[in-house]
Amino acid sequence: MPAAPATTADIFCRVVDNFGDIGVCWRLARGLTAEHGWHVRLWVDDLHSFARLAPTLDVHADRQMLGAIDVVAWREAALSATSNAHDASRSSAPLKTTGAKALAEPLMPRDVVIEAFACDPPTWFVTAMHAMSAPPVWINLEYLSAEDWIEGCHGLHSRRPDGLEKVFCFPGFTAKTGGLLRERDLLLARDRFQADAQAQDALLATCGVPADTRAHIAADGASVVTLFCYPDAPLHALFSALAQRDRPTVLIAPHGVAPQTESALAHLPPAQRARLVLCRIPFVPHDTFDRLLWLADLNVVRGEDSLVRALWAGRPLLWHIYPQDDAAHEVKLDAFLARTGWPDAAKVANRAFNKALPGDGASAEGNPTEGTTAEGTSADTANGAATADGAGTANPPAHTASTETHALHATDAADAADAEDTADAADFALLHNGPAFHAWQTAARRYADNVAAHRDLATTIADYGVRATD
Ligand code: TRH
Repeated sequence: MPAAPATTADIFCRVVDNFGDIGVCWRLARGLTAEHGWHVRLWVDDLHSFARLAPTLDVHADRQMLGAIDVVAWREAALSATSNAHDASRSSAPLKTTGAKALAEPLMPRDVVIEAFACDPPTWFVTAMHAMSAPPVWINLEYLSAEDWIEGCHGLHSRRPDGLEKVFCFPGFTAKTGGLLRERDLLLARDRFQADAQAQDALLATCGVPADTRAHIAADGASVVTLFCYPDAPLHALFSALAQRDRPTVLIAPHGVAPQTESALAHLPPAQRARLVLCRIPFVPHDTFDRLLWLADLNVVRGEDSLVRALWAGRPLLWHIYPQDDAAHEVKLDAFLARTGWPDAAKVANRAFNKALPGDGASAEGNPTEGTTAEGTSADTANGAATADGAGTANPPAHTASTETHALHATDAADAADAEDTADAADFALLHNGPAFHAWQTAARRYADNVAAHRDLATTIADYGVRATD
């Protein structure tokens, strides 16, 4: 019997700000390709952000193959001119391409369309979907949340006035959600890496950690803390607690991230300051980033993709959650903490790490390397009748993640650096209490294993594709 043709898919990604949107889409594209044999075309409107995660990307190419993935620079005007619903002959200038294979075909919709975070595929593309005798399965991939309500919304369908239908896929931590991105054998690879001191040292060397700092870790037993947070994190209080550990600490932070780090260190009493070594490293590709988290004793992460990767590390983590101006992030943080089974002191530390600066609402840096701020919205189209697998109707609640406005207030990095911490070192006391920290380590590992028992997100999505090609 001839093999069934591979499922083909379009993933649309609009970079609102930072790296989370493209981080999720890039991992999903790779997972569907490598583990489910899909042919994926990934549309991205900001190749510069993408290139930070995939350094071999040509930011000037309109189309290119990145490994097995067909990357399309999502520039509305150029693409609608070349592809306008079916008429490639209207193109006046050919798209610049890199890697000839599969790039000459017209950009017609495929079996499955994945719209990340309600980013709205181009109108001409939706028109082409509508014109197909069997329109693609259209999946709206939503933001991650640990809140209960997403279980009720995951898998809901929404019929548009033009008759096209979308299905809502909610990533989450339970069996009733879409799951989380987790590559096959990821935890096995993690376990091997965590048992291999040489591989860890080699990874640190790859990241540019100098030999004397690596020796501090390998020979002196310094613990490793990675820092990937927004600029208003209460780092002075955190560092003060870390300085009271019985082992010295090496802090590893990407250049430009948390610009208040140096100032927070400088304000420590000299005896505490001497316990901490800061190492700035370049932004590293995804696989290296994951391994860095695996080798650390504590990971400070932010956004949703780095949270998931820190979860899989099975190590204690502080989540500096992406702030929202209606404080919705506090609800999300609490919902996540409630699921973890972590010790109360770990929850206290996480909440303290997210206390807003005095007089400021939620504030955050837009781009960690440029110190800019952004105001982004991802307007949702999730309204309208939503039916749970066709039975009855329901509307996703108004606080569906993609309906929220991600308002970021302008924050001067220097202000953040000089601001008084709202948290206190006592909030992080479990970091220097051996038994308490050990309890957190055990619980972190257990929770990662619990969540990994559920189906992963790429498999959930691949199942929709199977239905599409049935
Ligand atoms: O960059 P973020 O702050 O993105 C945020 C969040 O996704 C948030 O939920 C979203 O609403 C907002 O953007 C618009 O944090 P996040 O999600 O952790 O994404 C960071 C990505 O960068 C992740 O894929 C890991 C990757 N990364 C690397 O690959 N190498 C690195 O060196 C670092 C520091 C990160």
